[in-house]
Amino acid sequence: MIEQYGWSDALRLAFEPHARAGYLPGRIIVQQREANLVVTDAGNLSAKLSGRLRHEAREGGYPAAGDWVALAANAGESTATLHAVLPRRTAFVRRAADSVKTLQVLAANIDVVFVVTSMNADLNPRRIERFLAAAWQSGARPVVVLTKADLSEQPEDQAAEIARLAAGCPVLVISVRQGLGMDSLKAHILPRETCVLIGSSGVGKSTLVNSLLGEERMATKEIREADARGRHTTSHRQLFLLPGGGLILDTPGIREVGLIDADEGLSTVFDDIERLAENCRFSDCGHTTEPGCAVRAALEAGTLDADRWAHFQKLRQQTAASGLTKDRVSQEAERRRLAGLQRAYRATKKVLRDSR
Ligand SMILES: Nc1nc2c(ncn2[C@@H]2O[C@H](COP(=O)(O)OP(=O)(O)O)[C@@H](O)[C@H]2O)c(=O)[nH]1
Ligand SMILES: [Mg+2]
Ligand SMILES: [Zn+2]
Repeated sequence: MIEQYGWSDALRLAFEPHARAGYLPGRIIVQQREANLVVTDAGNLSAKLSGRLRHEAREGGYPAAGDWVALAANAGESTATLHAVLPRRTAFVRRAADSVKTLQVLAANIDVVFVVTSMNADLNPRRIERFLAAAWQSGARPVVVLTKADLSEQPEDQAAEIARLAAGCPVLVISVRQGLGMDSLKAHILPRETCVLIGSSGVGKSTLVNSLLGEERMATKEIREADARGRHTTSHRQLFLLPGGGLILDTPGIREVGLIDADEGLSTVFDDIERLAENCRFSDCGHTTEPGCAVRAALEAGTLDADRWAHFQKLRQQTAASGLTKDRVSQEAERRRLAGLQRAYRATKKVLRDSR
């Protein structure tokens, strides 16, 4: 059952110590402060964080939708205690709404980020670039989705303009109203892969999810206005299993100020590696041949997964090459940053192609 949600041999290996401790594996499909909804082979469980995890979460952030976790189920009930979170492969991170400092994982272990924007008068290339930059930091493949094509006079021209700045990312043109382009979207949602929709409020994300599900599960604006009760719609973010076998997560509208830079994103996804590197004997350790290197020791001991380390290094190099830094002072720096990003997209595409 959890295989449908992407459970794999690599995850089974990472989970081994938790299995030995008697814990059950599961994936968070709805994240809530108090209790997360988790799919497991024993059904859906409502799981509260253990005291230790709750304590850690105050600093390191809360487990998120898409996270793989270790649980202790409470006998005879559909509740459980959540004891550990497995290292994340990728994650989409934003700044918390109430703070510039706090980062919040919106979706973990994702394969595709759909950057959704609507083709109405509000179509804004600059904003798409910002969203693409944030999508790229997640480590997943970005795909641009232009919605409401029925509202555009020249959808193909607009799409071509966006394709130029998207530097090789696929650009899809869709109208749910006209039933146009849904197949191109479905083609990017592979069985057992996890996709997340990001974009401003009102661009049509929830409408896309409902259309993919074939039923109205997510509340959209219209529905909220016309019919506030009686429907089993939800406004919380849920990871849905689609009829085609892929997984999709809707997000609330993200404002541009909530978008983060690539290096911040990497630190959030790979905080365990960064913590590990703090134990190297030399503070400028290159983790190659230096004595007392904690990273290499962990690789040899098998406590740090070699693929994960390689993925982290690759992303860090690309981030450095793209010139993404925390203090973007001048417009010139910003332009260089975006140019670097486009190079990084091409590099990512090549990496993905080569790894197929
Ligand atoms: N014209 C048109 N409107 C759409 C389309 N898709 C969604 N909408 C409308 O856009 C509004 C916002 O949609 P919603 O899915 O709630 O946006 P979200 O905030 O991104 O989840 C609703 O009134 C939808 O009916 C489309 O293809 N064409
Ligand atoms: Mg919505
Ligand atoms: Zn080292």
